[in-house]
Amino acid sequence: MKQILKLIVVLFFAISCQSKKETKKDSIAQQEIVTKPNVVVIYMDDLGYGDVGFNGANTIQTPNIDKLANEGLVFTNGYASSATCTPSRYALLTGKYPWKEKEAKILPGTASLIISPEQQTLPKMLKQQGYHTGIVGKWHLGLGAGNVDWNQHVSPGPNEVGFDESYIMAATQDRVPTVYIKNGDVVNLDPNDPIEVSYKENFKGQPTGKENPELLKMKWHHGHNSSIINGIPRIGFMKGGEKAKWVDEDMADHFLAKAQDYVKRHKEQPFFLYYALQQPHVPRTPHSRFVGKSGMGPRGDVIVEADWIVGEFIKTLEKEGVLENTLIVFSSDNGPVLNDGYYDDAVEKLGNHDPKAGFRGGKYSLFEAGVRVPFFTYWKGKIKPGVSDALVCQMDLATSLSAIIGNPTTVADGEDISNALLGESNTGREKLIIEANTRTALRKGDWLFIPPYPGMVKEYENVNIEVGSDDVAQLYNLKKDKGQQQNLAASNPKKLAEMQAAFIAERGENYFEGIEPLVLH
Ligand code: NG6
Ligand code: CA
Repeated sequence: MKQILKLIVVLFFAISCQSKKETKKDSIAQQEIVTKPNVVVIYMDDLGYGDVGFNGANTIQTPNIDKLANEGLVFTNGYASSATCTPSRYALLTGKYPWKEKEAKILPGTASLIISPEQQTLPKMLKQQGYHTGIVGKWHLGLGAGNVDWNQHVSPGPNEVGFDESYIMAATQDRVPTVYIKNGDVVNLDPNDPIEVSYKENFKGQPTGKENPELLKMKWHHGHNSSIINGIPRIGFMKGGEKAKWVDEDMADHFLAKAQDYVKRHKEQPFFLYYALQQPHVPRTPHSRFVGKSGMGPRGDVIVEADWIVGEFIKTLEKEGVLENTLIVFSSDNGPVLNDGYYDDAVEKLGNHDPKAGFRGGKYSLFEAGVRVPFFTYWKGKIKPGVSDALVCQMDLATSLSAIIGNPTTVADGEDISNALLGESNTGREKLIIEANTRTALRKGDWLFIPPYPGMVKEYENVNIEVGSDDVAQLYNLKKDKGQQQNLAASNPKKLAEMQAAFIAERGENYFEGIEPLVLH
């Protein structure tokens, strides 16, 4: 009898353990579903920290972006990896510091792909975890492997470095070729009107901005005087491809439709969409619906346009029933610039608006306005609305997202700052090397250290931006001195030595070719 009782007890125990195990398994499975959110990166081009309402802009209205930001987590120390486009995008997609890749600088439209198909990338990492991956919008990381024939399939490109689908412009809105490229093929290409592109010389008989000002609807201020397309003079020369040329004023709507279509087609599985808008980069060409809407000329109008676009895109996520399970990251590739090569009233009609939000510098600059960008995360029901001071950088997204979706891995130089991005911690990176046109500096704690750049240009006069170079070392306390007006290098030698040592630890003493090595004091 005793034996039988014992057996019953043992059996009961075994069964209850088993069922507990199953419930545990079930909850892990459920957790897995919940923790594999769709991921959308909304990436602006040249949008300044102060260009959005959620960061204090009140002369320009961005209600749709603000709503999302206010329901998400806004970062006051959110960084692009560089003060220009290509390096920032390179770091975002590869997790690698852009100064480690010598090709990661502003590229012409004919440049070869600078991401190696062997490299790990953000989209590849997500693809390996069962995601469908897509890019819509600006690429600017090169295409092909030299001498691209735009009339053939163009490869390698986004589809070879992790994107299942791509619908892109090759470089920038101001660079040729001015065509859309879908999965490596120029859209609407007419074989009887082949496309030719050169960054060296014009094609015989083709008008240029320099020689034919009478054909221009937008005037160039500096650069931008090569081929004329849609009345706008561009960087680089292009011939043919009439039917394939984009209409600048329709670009925002065009990319929006592609992004919406992507969501509709892939809503059933976890997806990653990298939606890289073109605003407010030059040439600023708002659709007629937005002309005059900001009172600030085209630069303001395209920001208002972009805000509407973001609103429409969010409506699509909502309508398709995926907004609840989508983690959105919103940011910009670099800081603001007003006159970036065209006469478009950006300076004249600025009024009281401050795209830099009180920071110093701008696009191209090592000063804060170059790299401190609008940055927020949004995940309905998961990320508590709020504001975070954690130091976060776009370069960390690949590594951090891998942790968020439950398969933590380090992608190149990325750090796992997932807790900061989700609002579970107020600690992000401890330090970050920032970059501007191959020069670098160190942000650590509240401090910024810029090593000496003797004899180098201090200001890009055309764009009227201080680029952050000086003959001597610079040290700023960013918490106390947002505008970087007081160089404390001389008065705080202890901090200077600490920052310099930390900079050398990352960059080495020979931080810039042709400049004396940094020596530790
Ligand atoms: C500069 C262009 C500028 C812009 C920039 C790239 C001239 C004079 N200036 O060389 O207009 O196109 O490159 O911007 O050509 S970015 O946001 O893609 O880095
Ligand atoms: Ca840019």
